[in-house]
Amino acid sequence: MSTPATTTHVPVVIVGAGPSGLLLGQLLHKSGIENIILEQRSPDYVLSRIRAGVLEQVAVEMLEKAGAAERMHAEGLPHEGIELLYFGKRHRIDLKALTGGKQVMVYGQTEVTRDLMDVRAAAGLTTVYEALNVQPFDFLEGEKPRVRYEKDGQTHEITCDFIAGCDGFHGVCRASAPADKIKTFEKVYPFGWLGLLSDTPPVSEELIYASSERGFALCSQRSLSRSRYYLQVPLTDKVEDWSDEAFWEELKRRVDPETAAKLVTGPSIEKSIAPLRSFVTEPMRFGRMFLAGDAAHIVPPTGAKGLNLAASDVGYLWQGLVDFYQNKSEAGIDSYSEKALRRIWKAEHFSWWMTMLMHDFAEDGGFNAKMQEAELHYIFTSENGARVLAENYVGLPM
Ligand code: FAS
Ligand code: PHB
Repeated sequence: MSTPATTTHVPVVIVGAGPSGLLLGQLLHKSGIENIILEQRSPDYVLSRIRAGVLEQVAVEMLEKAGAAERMHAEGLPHEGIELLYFGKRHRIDLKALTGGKQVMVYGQTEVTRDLMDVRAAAGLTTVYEALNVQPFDFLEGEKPRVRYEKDGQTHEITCDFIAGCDGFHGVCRASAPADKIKTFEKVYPFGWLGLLSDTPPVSEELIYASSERGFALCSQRSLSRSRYYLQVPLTDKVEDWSDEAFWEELKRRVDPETAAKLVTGPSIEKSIAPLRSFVTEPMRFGRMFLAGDAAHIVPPTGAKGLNLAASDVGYLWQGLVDFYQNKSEAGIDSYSEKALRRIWKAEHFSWWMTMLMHDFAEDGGFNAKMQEAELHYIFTSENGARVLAENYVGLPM
């Protein structure tokens, strides 16, 4: 292995400058713990990815603790309910009434990431963008962790106390865990989500999750002038198969006539197809290397949990590292994986349940459709049934 051009020491090396890495970096900084972020892409590329749109109270509070919540409170949209549309009939789930006052915040992940980038830059913290071939080494117990990366053709090495793998589903950190110490659980769904972003006013005040004989659709939003829509599509579909016109026409067929009549269409500013999977890694700690966010788990977006689980993972990891550096206690980092996984599995269950409840599984001969009908009728007619959905949607406590 070539001799690195530079060798430095930083207490915590964070791999990945998505929401997980940026949020962790900011919380550690606020607690006086020095950290560096290594990101393989450019800032513009990271910001170009259109993803989540709904924040739980837990995520809002983490952003407040990170000092990155000002614009969210100014521009974000607090939502007190969502609607389920089942075969042409809309049913409102009153999140606030059913959960004793809780609600969600509609604020795009792109804006969360931008806000976290801005506060990190304002604090003068180091993020190495376009850091290539990042590779963690010697992170198991008793070893001295270090990370190597390439930048502008030179190899650099950072020795550290801890490595935070915030590098997403396709990252290098989980892939570097010893094969005999890691177990993964996965379920891949037989369809994807075709998402479209448009500078058009949202079709409704609140989000509409629609289940129709043609498949699932979701009417979401980013602001009062920018909308986000999704359609369930076969895994064989390619985004180039879908013109904007075809998208709008299909969306109108999957919602009720009143909603279809109100829909304001316009040119897409982003259009993409995302596969749906449930995925969990156990444990989320390998000696001095921790996994957080999509590096450790994936949920189908039906329950709006992906970004929110990243926020709670980071909250647990931040608390553990503060305990280590400020109280010389390893209790927090020792319990990180167990605490994070307890909340993760509940969100995995809710995301799987919402996906099974609202999507078209035509190939199973109709039994699942009967289960969906029975479950939705129960939710629409029982306050207890609706409360189960509401309590999970606003986010379970950390
Ligand atoms: P991210 O994947 O966001 O960030 C990881 C970062 O690590 C990336 O910037 C990547 O470039 C970098 N990286 C990867 N490998 C690296 C390496 N070897 N070296 C250095 N850097 C490396 N969630 C919802 O709640 N609602 C949604 O609607 C929703 N839609 C989604 C659509 C898509 C297509 C995807 C992929 C995810 C979606 N999610 C959604 C989930 C998403 O929001 C994630 O939960 C969120 O991005 C998690 O953030 P991170 O853990 O930071 O991972
Ligand atoms: C979104 O706005 O991107 C969004 C909202 C709720 C979901 C999934 C995606 O459940």
